Amino acid sequence: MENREIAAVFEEIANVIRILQDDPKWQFKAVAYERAKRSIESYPERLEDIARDPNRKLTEVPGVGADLAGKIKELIETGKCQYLEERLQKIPRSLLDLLQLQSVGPQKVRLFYQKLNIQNLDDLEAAARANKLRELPGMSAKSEENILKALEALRKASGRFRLDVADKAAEELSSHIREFPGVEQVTPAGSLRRGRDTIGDLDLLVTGRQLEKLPDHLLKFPRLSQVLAKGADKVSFKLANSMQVDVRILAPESYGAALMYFTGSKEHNVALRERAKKRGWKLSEYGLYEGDRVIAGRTEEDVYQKLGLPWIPPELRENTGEIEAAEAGQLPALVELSDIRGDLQMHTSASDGHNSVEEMAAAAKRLGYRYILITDHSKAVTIANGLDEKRALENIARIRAARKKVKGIEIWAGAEVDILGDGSLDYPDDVLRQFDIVVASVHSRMTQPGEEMTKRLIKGLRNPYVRILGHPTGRYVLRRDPFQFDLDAVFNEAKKLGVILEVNASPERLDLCDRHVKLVRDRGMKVIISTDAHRPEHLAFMRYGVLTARRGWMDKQHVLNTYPPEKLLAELRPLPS
Ligand code: DGT
Ligand code: CA
Ligand code: CA
Ligand code: ZN
Repeated sequence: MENREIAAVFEEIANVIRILQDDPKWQFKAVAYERAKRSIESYPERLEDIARDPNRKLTEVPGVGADLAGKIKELIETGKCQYLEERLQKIPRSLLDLLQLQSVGPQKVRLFYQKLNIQNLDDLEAAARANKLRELPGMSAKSEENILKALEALRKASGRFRLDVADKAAEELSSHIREFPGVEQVTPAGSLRRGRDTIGDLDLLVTGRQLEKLPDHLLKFPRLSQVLAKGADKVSFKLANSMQVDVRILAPESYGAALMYFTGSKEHNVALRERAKKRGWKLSEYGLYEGDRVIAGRTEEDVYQKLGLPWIPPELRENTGEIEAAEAGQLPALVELSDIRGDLQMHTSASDGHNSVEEMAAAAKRLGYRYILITDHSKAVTIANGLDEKRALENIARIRAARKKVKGIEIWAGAEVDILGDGSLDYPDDVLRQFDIVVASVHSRMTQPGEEMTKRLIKGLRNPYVRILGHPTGRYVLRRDPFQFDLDAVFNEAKKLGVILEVNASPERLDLCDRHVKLVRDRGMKVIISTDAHRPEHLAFMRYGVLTARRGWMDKQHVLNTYPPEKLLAELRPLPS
């Protein structure tokens, strides 16, 4: 064990002591651990070596007395510290994540936990957004704002970006590049083209004529912050949000091979190169070669065809069976955005949306949809202005009135009803019965132990009015892991009952994620892709949901909102008579 690791444990102990303050000598103890931490960090020898030397004592390290020496020994021998483990039993572990934020120390963490029951970064963000932090002693509107900024900075530091953030940057850059005369094609490659939920860096490919001066033009992009490399055919730079961009300028003869190479994934590429090698050829970003002669390269189709394969959609290129399926002629006919005929989760100004039913319906009509389901929140989600029974019934009346008024689209009255901590629903059955379609979701007590969460979800599904399970795993991209629960048990129960699992298309969620979609598909189950829109513009998130479903190998027969309205309704779990 390195000194730095031991120091980190001591720092954690000091923090936990300061958060708990349940020891009469807590201040004294915290200071002792902090002092030891600093001295261990800068100690010129490894403490582990000293501990193993029978002629030396750890107490020679300044700030380390007999008690701390014992803890260091324990750490070196067992990798653990019993004292810390015991202390950690008293608080949620996720509480310590708050300490990563600039301007948040243990005192503030204690305050947030005690006064507002804030247990993790998401709770903190919700409280800051609801302006609840400013009311606490020593806090202000300004410090609340600083916390939101720090949260954003922390998320960026993970080094990856959400799909929509990368997508938007790619669009802005592409239109900048297209301004340059002679540019013919600009295509995003890499993980963005494969539709992954997060993107490490942005890869853009450009073809055209006389592009010698394109690198200069590229560097004039307004939101560029730092140039990393500038050559005739490759330019790399960072954007103001610290996203790295790699632009490659290509010759049209090798465009297909380059697109394939830079789309990846690396694993898919490696498998294809092997395949080429077996045929005595060589595959690179410049083309497929027999000796020095190029035998394919202008288009992706050419290259795949020469390798004896049909073109493989980028979303499948992860070397997880797509090459074998292609070889056997068993690639799925993946669902497409243009197959989508409706959207079954959206909020209006009745709860936390921003627009009326009519405005959402008009936007859906512009997309050519045939139906929408309005799903405002139920009362448990006070932070989202959830509706109590009375307001829910009023909302149904409002939706039915809009339905009469707006022609050319079905407007169904639904709700996103909370599955409460004990698995019961947030409305009684006689209210649930009034909706056309009920979506049920979890928005509270998300850190329940796995067994409880599994029981809770299954109990929720068993309510006979529940027809769709919204954002089934509760994850937030780059921010929150899925709830702990038995995925198999819940998926199996949903299948048995005929409850449809949602692929939430909001780029913050993408839940089910690609892997989970694949699990559902492998069970022969169907899904619904919904945007969870809170504004008309959000209906465009459908594209991200479709990408995620495609990454999960979904064809359109297994995506219910590709069906016409009557057929969709017939496929949903029958309502109790
Ligand atoms: P990212 O950026 O982490 O989200 O993921 P990618 O897939 O965009 O990876 P990136 O940007 O490092 O590289 C873009 C593509 O270039 C990658 O998908 C495949 C190809 N590529 C990059 N490095 C290698 C390599 O060492 N070998 C092979 N075969 N392909 C590579
Ligand atoms: Ca990339
Ligand atoms: Ca790259
Ligand atoms: Zn929700």
